[in-house]
Amino acid sequence: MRMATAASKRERGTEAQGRMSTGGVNRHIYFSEDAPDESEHQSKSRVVKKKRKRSRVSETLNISTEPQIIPSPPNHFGALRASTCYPHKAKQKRRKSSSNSCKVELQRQWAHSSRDFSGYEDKLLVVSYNILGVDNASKHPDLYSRVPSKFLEWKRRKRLICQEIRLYDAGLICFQEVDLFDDLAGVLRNDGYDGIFKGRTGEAVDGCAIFWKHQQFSLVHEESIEFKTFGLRDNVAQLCVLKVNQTEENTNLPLKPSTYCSQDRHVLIGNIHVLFNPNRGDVKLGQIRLFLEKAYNLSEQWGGIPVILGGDLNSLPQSAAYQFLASSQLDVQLHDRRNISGQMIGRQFIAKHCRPFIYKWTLEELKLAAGNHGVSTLSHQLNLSSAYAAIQGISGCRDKFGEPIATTYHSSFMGTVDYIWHTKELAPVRVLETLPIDILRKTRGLPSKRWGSDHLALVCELAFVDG
Ligand code: KL2
Repeated sequence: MRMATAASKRERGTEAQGRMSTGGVNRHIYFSEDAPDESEHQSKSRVVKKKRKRSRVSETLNISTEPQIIPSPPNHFGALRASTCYPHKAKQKRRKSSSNSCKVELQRQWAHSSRDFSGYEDKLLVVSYNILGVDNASKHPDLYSRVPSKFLEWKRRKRLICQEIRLYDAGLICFQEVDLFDDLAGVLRNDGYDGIFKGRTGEAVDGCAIFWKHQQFSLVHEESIEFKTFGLRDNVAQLCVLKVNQTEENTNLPLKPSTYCSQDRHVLIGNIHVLFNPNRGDVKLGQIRLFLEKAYNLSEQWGGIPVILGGDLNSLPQSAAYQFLASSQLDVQLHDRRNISGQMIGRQFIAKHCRPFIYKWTLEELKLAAGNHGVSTLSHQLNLSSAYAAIQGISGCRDKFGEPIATTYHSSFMGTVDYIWHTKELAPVRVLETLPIDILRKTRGLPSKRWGSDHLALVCELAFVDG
């Protein structure tokens, strides 16, 4: 197993220190504008919570909460059978579950593209999963106040996460908030995975990890980004070039596993966990900009290979940061630095901050966001699509952008911050739906009995459509 674990030995750092407690479940969290950086924002920021009995989004939904496994309708949705998608099913049958919520949590279904992929042989399955750092979980009990403590135990969470990974049988995995890499890698090695880890700089002990099925892929290049080098805080990202193995044996198989290719191919996989601090849109944009720039350059170096980017962007689908990724351009001056990630959208923010004049960016902020040129229009050269947004979802699971309504849920926040992006040489064949919002709400917060993190894994199958 290749890795760099030095960082994992370090003490947990600053970002997590600012977690706050709210009594109710809010889709958004609110920070004051004056938190200068992540380490200070706990003391300096005033967290304003807005109590809602129900989230605005969920009020519009009307989904059955009966325990059920939804059968595969004739169109594009294929349900995972309980026995397949949920390894504890046998146990569950024996022990009558005490909680309805545990049963309904079984629902995660595949949503299939309406496009016919029968002509495309070469496919791969990708997972992006923020697994909740052990340190994060223990240092911020307020975020998990309604989660029974046993659901927060790493041993249990690790088991659930690894069971889930085994079930998906993905070729490529991007994990965020990994702070016990060796432990995780030890289990995944038995399932045929190799992996690499990049720890955050500074005090934090967690980092990003990329795993791949070593039978299906060979690592041919790896690099990482320490954003600190660019004055962009202690977050990190990873970029790997993997060769998709084409073995004699596989090409002769009558039923070729979808993750092997009919020809030699390379793919670039990137993994990022963007800064949390909702106020620092300049830093978030700077991190995303650098990540995309380096991914593009690396892809070009390898002959313009397809790019897959997984990660936790700590930015919502309605945000300027999302817009930048999706449209390749952004005039930052049209946006408030304190709301680049969309985490502050809400009445409180509008009342407090939206004045008739446009937010004035300082030169320093512009440089962080856009680089040293100090220009206000950001651009990148990757033509990216979000895998989930391209496939019509199941009622109750998607927002108006086609993204999941929620990829993470704890006492302070429910919403979408995780994504899988890809370039046009790839097309999504199917994605695994997140949990319908009212079913998710019934868990009263993640991690839960069935799910090992406060995020849900994003899973998608991508086909090579470049001929
Ligand atoms: O949003 V996250 O959780 O992707 O699930 O990324 C960060 C946050 C993670 C790593 O820094 O720690 C969490 N309030 C709530 N959550 C926080 C805070 C905070 N002030 N600071 C860090 N995190």
